Amino acid sequence: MKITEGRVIVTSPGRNFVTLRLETEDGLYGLGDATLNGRELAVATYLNEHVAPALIGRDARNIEDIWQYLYKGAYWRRGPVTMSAIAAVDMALWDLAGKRLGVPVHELLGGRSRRDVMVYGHANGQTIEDTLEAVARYLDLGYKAIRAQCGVPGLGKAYGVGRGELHYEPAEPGLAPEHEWSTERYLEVAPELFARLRQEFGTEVHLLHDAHHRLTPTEAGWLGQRLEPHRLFWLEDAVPAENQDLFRQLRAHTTTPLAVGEVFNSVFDLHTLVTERLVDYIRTSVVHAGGITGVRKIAALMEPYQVRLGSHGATDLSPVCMAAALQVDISINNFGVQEYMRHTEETDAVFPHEYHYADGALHPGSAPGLGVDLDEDLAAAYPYEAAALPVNRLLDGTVTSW
Ligand code: CS2
Ligand code: MG
Repeated sequence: MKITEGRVIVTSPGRNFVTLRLETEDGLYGLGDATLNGRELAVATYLNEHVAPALIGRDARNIEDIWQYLYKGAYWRRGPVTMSAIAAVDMALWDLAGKRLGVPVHELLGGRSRRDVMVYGHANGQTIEDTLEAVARYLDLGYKAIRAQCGVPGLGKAYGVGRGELHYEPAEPGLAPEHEWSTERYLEVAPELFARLRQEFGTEVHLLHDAHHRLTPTEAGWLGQRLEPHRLFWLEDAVPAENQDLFRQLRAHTTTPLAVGEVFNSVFDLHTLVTERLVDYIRTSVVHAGGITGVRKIAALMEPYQVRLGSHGATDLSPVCMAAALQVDISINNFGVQEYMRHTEETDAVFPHEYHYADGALHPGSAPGLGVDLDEDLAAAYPYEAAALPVNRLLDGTVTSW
């Protein structure tokens, strides 16, 4: 089943998304997400210039071989641009395989390991009171897991604290804005937030928190200890993710479960974390880690170590990625939770999809392939707009994480 065409579609229905559309000689097409927040056009160019031309004439059924060809054949292995491009091809090939055989992709991945995919939503507020209200709203919607973030007193806009009601967009138009950050002030407010949340809502709901890579292992250990009485589902990105060694110190200091990995793109970013059991959840995504094939390799390494997948699902991962992630989430044994920030109505209209939310979970549906489409006419109405993630500076001007 020869690939006859590979086309890249860039659209911005509220935020930028890059999608690869692969077509085969029988007229079927498959879709893959290639969105890399703030660096979208780098992946689009990589696909257009280096990948799409090399796919023409290849057999779309040989998903593993094409993955290996793009990964090993590039010489320059790994890295977010390369792995997002490989991911897009891989998702499109799985989509094609499902459509050709008339089954949802999870049936090709071994079928269902669970009824549905538990998700967590983002409850944000400027103050602790605002965040309590936001958590109450998510509970009303049936969520069983909720990430809670609040602003830091005395600081302006804090990264990761949204502005919208049910979704927030971390990138801002134009070049990267610069925000201010104080770890000392943050460490005062974070334990208080979770004490109030448990007081107000009890122990049943899963609570999560993201520290966005800003702490040292000593600071993170201090925070983890103070969060222990409030039994978090996870503390995410407590220390910078690229140094796996930092987690040894952190792990020795707290029993709060740890999650990391939304910036990982291959098994080599996490093998120490997994084989030494330094974290509980890996948050890598289908789009940034080499597609369904890439994430399944990671999940297989994690399984005997009881490390579970906590799939990244921010708004900058398109509905194509979400559809693909759900196929993986429902099929593997060692799944933990799927992030679900909800896309805007404009995005959902450009990418009609089968998956749907009910009772704190996403359901992938049973459409053949990934169960997601792209309305190209509508997509064309939303041209690319430059946007970037903010840069943070400490109060003395030193650059720190996001
Ligand atoms: C966040 C993301 O979802 C999360 O946990 O950390 O919003 C992340 O900042 C963005 O996806 C970056 O592109
Ligand atoms: Mg995060």
